[in-house]
Amino acid sequence: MRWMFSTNHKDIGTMYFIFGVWSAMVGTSLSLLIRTELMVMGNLLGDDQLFNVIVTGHAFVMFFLVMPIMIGGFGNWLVPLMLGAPDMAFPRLNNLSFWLLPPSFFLLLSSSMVESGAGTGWTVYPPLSSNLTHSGGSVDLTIFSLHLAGISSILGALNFITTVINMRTIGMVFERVSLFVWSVKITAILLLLSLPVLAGAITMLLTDRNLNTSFFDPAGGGDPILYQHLFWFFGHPEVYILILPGFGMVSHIINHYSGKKESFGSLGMIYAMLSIGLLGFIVWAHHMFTVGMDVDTRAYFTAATMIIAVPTGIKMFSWLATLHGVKMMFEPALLWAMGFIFLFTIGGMTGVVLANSSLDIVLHDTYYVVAHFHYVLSMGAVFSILGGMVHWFPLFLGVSMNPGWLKIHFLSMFLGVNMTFFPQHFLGLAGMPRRYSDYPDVYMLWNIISSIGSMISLVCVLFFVFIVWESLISNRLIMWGSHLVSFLEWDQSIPPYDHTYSELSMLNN
Ligand code: HAS
Ligand code: CU
Repeated sequence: MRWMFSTNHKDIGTMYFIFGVWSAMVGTSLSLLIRTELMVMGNLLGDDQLFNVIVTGHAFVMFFLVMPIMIGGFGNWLVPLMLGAPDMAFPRLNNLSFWLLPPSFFLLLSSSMVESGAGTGWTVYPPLSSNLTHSGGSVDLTIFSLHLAGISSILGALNFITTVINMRTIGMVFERVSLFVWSVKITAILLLLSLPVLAGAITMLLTDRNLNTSFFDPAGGGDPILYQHLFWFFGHPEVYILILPGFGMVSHIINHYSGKKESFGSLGMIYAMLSIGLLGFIVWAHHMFTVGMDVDTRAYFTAATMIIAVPTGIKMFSWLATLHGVKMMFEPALLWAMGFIFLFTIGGMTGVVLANSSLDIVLHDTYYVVAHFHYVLSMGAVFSILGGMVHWFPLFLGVSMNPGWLKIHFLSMFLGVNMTFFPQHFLGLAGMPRRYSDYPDVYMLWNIISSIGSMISLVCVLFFVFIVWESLISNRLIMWGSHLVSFLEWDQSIPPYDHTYSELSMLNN
C-alpha cells in the first residue's frame, strides 16, 4: 500500500487519472439514466425527486471527472516535466490534495442514499435547498462534500501556483513557459480566488439549515438572491476552470502535429487566457437575468459577457493559423483538437446568444442552456481530455494505442455527442424546460433522437476502454513514422530535450 503515500508527481497524477476515470463511469451511468427517462413518454423512474437527484448527481460527479483529470492528472504529470522541475513545490501537500477527494466523493454519493437525496441541481439554490423543502441530511452531506473538494482544490491551486513561480528551470522566463503550464497556472489562480466565495455561500446555507440563521431567508431579514450572487461569483469562473487546461492541451496538440517550431502568437495566447480569467470574474450575473435586475445592470452584464468572445476568438484563430499550410496527417490527437475547435465554437456562440439579457429571459432554464453548456463541456472539455490522453498516453504508460481504432472512436464519438446535444437546441427554442422528468408529446421526436445519440456515445466510451486495454496487453512501443523513439525525443515541449523542427522531420524520413 506504499503507493498510497507517494509524494511523486507522476504517481499522484496517475492516482488522479484512475479516480477521474472512475468518476467518468459513474457520471456517464447517471447521464444514461436521465436520457432513458426522457426517451419514454410518461414516467420511467416514477419519481420526480429521484430524477432531480440523478440530474444533480450527474453534474457534480462530472466535476469529479474533469478537474481531477485535467488539473490533477495532466497537471501533475506534465507541469513539473515542462518546467524542468524535479517535482511539485509541496509534494506531501500534493498527496493530501488527492486523498481529500475520495472522502468528498463518498459524501456526495451518500447524500443520494439518505432520505430522498439532494434534488437541488448543482447550483443548490435556496429556498429549494433549505430545510423546509429539503429536510433530512442529504443537502448537508452535499455541502460537506463540497467543503472537502474545495479544500482539495485550494491546496492543489497553491501548489501549482508556487511550482510555476519557483520551480522553473534556469533561464525559463515566463514568456517561455509552455502554454499548458500557463493554462494550469491561470486555472489555479481562478480556483484560489473563487472557491472561498463558494465555501462562504454553502456554509451560510448550512447554518441557515441547521443553526437557525437566516442569511437567505426573507422571514429573518435575509435574501435568497444573495445566495445566487455568491454562487455565481464562484460558478462562472468555475466554468473557465473546467476549460482552460483543455485550451492548454489543445495548444500543445496542434503545435506538435503541425510540426512548426512554435504556436502562432503564443504570447497572444497567454494574454488571451489571462483576459478570459480576469473577465470571468465580472460577468457572473448573466446566470441571473430573470431575478428582476434593473435594466442598467442587465446591460452591463450582457456587454461584459460578450467581451469574452474576443480573447476566445483570438485563441480559435491562432490555433487555425498554427494549422495553416500544414500537410495534414489527421493523427487521432489532432482529430480531437480540431473537433474541439469546431464544437467549442458552436457552444461559445450559443453562449453569446444567451448573454443577451432580453433573449435569456425566454431561454433561461430551457434545454437551449443545456445544449450550450454541453457543447462547451461534453465536446469542449471532454474532447480536449481525450485528445490529451491520446497524445500523451505513450509518455504515461510507455505503450501506444491502435491509431486506426482511435480514428473510428473519434468519428463515432463525434456522431454520438452531436446527435445527443444538437437537437437540444431545438427543444430549448421550442420552450422545453430543464430539470423535468416528463414533457408534452411535441417534444418527443428530438428527445428520442437525443437519447439514441447518448447510447452511441456510451458504446464509444466502452470502445475506448477496449482500446486502452488492448494497448496494455499488446505492449506496443511508440512509433514515429516507421521509427521506434523514446517519448522524450518525441515530445518537443518537454525541456531540456528541445528538439528543433529539422530534427523532428529527420525522425519522419
Ligand atoms: Fe456558458 C450558462 C454565456 C462559455 C458553461 N455556461 C452556462 C452553464 C454552464 C456553462 C455549465 O450569458 C449553465 C449553468 C447552469 O447550470 O445554469 N458561456 C457564455 C458565454 C461564453 C460561455 C458568452 N460556458 C462557457 C464555457 C463553459 C460554459 C467555456 C464551460 C466550459 N453561459 C452563458 C450564459 C449562460 C451560460 C449567458 C446562462 C444561461 C441561462 O439562462 O442560464 C463565452 O466564453 C464563449 C466564448 C466563445 C466563443 C466562440 C469562439 C469565438 C470566436 C470569435 C468570433 C465570435 C463572435 C460571436 C464574435 C464566442 C470564433 C458572434 C456571435 C454569433 C451568435 C454569430
Ligand atoms: Cu457564466
